[in-house]
Amino acid sequence: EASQEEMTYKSTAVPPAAVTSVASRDERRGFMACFPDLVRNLTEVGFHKDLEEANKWFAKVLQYNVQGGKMNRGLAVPLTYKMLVPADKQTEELMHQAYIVGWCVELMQAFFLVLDDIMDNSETRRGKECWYRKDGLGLPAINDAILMEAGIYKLLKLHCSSEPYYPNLIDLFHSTTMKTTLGQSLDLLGAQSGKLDLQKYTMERYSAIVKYKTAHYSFHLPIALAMHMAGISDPESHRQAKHILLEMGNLFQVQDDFLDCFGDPAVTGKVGTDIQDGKCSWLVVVALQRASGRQKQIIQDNYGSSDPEKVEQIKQLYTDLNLISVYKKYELNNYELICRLIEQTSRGVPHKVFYKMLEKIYQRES
Ligand code: GPP
Ligand code: MG
Ligand code: MG
Ligand code: MG
Repeated sequence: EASQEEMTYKSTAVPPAAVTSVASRDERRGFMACFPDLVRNLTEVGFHKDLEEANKWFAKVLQYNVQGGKMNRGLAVPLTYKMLVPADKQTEELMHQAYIVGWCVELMQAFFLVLDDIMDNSETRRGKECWYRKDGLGLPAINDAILMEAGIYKLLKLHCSSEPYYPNLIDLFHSTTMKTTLGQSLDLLGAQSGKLDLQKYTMERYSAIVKYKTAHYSFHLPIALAMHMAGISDPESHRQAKHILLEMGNLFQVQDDFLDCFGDPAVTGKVGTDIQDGKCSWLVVVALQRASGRQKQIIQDNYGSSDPEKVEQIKQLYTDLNLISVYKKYELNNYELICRLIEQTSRGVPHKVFYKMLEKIYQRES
């Protein structure tokens, strides 16, 4: 039973009931059913039979790293595409293309995650050991990430190269990689070991990091891909959609930062590293906004160290500063803000596309 306090965090701005039934089990099944085709596309022995060993390895890489996630990003492509294209034009062939492009987004995600886990010195991902740690693999995991990135363009060429939107898709994947990598740079530059600079943990810097490292590839990319596939190319529709989606991406990364410290690893599938890594996390930014001089000193002395006692001091400080309840209020307020933004859009994309995405992340625990 929800306590009085929990009740106050429940939003009144609930999306229309019809929205909740859009993501059907059929969609998920159709999407999953494409995966073996895609693995075959990427790993069948080509012109050189000596590549067989590498191809077998690649199949293993794909199985381990592309499967096992929530698939929200990938599924968003066919789901959105379906909502944008009239039913009589949803041929099996076109839906198959939407599934493949969705899997390309999942490939991009897997490519980033394999590398991000190396850079963040993480241990687990999706409830399993991080790829670079599995059987002591180490740096060869970098090559596997490059393989998965290259896989995106091979699949696009194979399935979409005769479509008028093909150049738009390629361009979106390229520019999204650029933005994500720049965001990752900013994320890493604020957190070099032995150089804790509290001045860097501002909300402005935080917003820039998360917009680039997360929001573009996780929220803007899948919807923009589906819009191009559905023939929506007017700049105003894209501008309005992007504005909402980047705001959702910001909320998503705030949640990720919260769960890094306060989430249950059995549910999130990963053990947090942000405090140890000295990351510009939403939690440390808000903690610094609320901290007294003495509390700032605690952060200065303990943040960015893997010493478990120091990590515990930071967690205790977050609790003392009531960050759990600050977070819940922020999540609710942001949810309502995004609902208002959706209501204000007038062009191109029906509101239910955005509500569908929002509904998947609001109050998430994984
Ligand atoms: C999420 O940050 C951001 C990414 C996964 C983008 C990585 C970009 C590269 C160019 C490699 P995070 O470290 O908070 O994610 P998680 O908590 O899942 O490790
Ligand atoms: Mg990480
Ligand atoms: Mg990271
Ligand atoms: Mg994180």
